[in-house]
Amino acid sequence: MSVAGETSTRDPADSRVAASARGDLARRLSRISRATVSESLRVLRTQAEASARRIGFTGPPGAGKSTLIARLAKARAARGESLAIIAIDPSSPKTSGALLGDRVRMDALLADTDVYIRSLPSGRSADGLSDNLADVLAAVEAEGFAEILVETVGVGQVEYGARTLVDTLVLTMGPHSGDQVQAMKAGVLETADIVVVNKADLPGAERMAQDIGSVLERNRANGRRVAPVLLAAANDAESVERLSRAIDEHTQWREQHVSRQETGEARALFHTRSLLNRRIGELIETLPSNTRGAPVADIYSHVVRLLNESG
Ligand SMILES: Nc1nc2c(ncn2[C@@H]2O[C@H](COP(=O)(O)OP(=O)(O)OP(=O)(O)O)[C@@H](O)[C@H]2O)c(=O)[nH]1
Ligand SMILES: [Mg+2]
Repeated sequence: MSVAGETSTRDPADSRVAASARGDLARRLSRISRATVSESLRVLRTQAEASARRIGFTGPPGAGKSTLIARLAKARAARGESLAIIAIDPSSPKTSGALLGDRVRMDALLADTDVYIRSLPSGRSADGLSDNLADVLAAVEAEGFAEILVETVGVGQVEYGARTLVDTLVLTMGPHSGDQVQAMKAGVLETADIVVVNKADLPGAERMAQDIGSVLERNRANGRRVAPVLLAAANDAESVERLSRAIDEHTQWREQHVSRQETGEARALFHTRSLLNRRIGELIETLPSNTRGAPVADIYSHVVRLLNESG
């Protein structure tokens, strides 16, 4: 499998070319999401650097993330910017039905737009992100999209990885996630730039938004930015517009408070760590069976030696 040296052919000015270029991008992303570390490195070395606004959406399963993202993408695409949606789906075979349902719903909502949608499996990654998400986002960015919306699964560790890879992190909760708010005391809520209490057409949403708002007030006491808490519902277009404005406001806030250099350095370190984690995983899988019973310190030295040899 060779993924090196492939160049972008996307040309938004010509819809026929753009359609075939999107086919190319889809194939390239499939390869990148399954690539070995050495293949990923080859792509990275040949890829043009680019930057897109990256907006991440995270939150419990079924909170309505995909529906909200599709509606938001439709509203933002109407401004004439090129948008891509990358949805990270849990790899478990049990959820493959949900995965397809997600795509069908999003495709239907975005049928008459130019928004690019791609679902990727989360792989073995323990944090709910795709193992190769950093590579995938770099490839989508190199394609020249102005904005990338990323959907990730779950609540917990995922926020910390997503936090580094996106500019704006939107935490989406359903109106009945009260116990999850309790479970989030360890700081997950505070990592969000915007909190959305979704399905606000159902009872309990306003109460939930108030509860979250009072938890987030702790940030003010610590001299940090307090994330806005918004109510949203799929059938309420005005609520989607409010979210869109909140994202723009956060983009402006970030331009004033977080330097591009700081962001670039944090992403480069995250990317390096994810490549190293994957590489160590690859090497551990190739260990001969007689090594496996050895003392941990010996296996460790062996893997470090292999890492050096393959570096
Ligand atoms: N009542 C109500 N239902 C909604 C709303 N938005 C989405 N839903 C429904 O909630 C269910 C889950 O929606 P999704 O958009 O797939 O949620 P998700 O968070 O992407 O789900 P996963 O990707 O599986 O975690 C679907 O049956 C939607 O039709 C809403 O605003 N109100
Ligand atoms: Mg979804």
